[in-house]
Amino acid sequence: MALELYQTPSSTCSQKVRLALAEKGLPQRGKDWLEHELNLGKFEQLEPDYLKLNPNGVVPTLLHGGAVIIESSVILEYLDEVFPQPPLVPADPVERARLRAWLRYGDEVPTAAVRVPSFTNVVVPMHFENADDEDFARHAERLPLRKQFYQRMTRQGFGAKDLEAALGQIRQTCERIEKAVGDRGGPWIMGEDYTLVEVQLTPLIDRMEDLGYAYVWESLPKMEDWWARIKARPSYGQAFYPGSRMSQRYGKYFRSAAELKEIRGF
Ligand SMILES: N[C@@H](CCC(=O)N[C@@H](CS)C(=O)NCC(=O)O)C(=O)O
Repeated sequence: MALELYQTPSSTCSQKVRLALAEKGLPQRGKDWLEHELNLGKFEQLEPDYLKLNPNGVVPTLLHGGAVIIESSVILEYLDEVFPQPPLVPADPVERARLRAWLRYGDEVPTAAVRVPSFTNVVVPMHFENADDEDFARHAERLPLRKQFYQRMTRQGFGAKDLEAALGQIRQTCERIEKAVGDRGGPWIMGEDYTLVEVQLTPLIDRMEDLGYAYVWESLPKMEDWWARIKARPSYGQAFYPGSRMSQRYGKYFRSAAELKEIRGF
């Protein structure tokens, strides 16, 4: 099989790639692309053989005809180039520049923000609450890309201030979606066509909804309609197959927004 994807079902960056594959008519694991599932809980992303493919020690990694492609947003653009139909990037250069500006914003702001509740509500309870400081520090040392992130987070997870700041960034993203859909006449962010911008943002909004933070986009009716339209597309169900959300996967370790508030007061 020409396409191989190293991925994790519940990873937002893997979900992005699965969504792009589904939009390109390549939705099925095992049929359209070969799946290598990595268990992040067992730190398989840090195994030496995987680090040879992806020195950053993160998923996803795409293999296509022997070429190794890393970085989920780069993978999205690559897939659009090698599978041009249906196009997920506008033909006009100015529109393409607008799309890329959205992709950069998506990587810099909401992608980073979504990590804060994801780690605080699920990853920390699962791996680190019962670890000691030394184990935690040793794990952080092993991470090619996220050592400082872990050190800032601590093994208790992020605190109220960081969570509030992250929710503010998600709110900003949702307000920008509201405005773009309104200004460009919809139904999508770039206007008439569904593009990689939707592909990039979908897993982030889905994660926030899964964690119980959908209240962040209250009173943004155009954004809510946009979200309903995304969920109605066949690609959404194909990429977010049963068992691919944190709430379905991590059972007793999963803390919703409401549960976190009860336990930690924020
Ligand atoms: N910039 C990278 C980030 C990838 C990333 O952070 N992946 C997460 C899952 S969504 C991961 O592998 N985390 C492993 C870890 O935290 O150790 C991309 O977009 O591909």
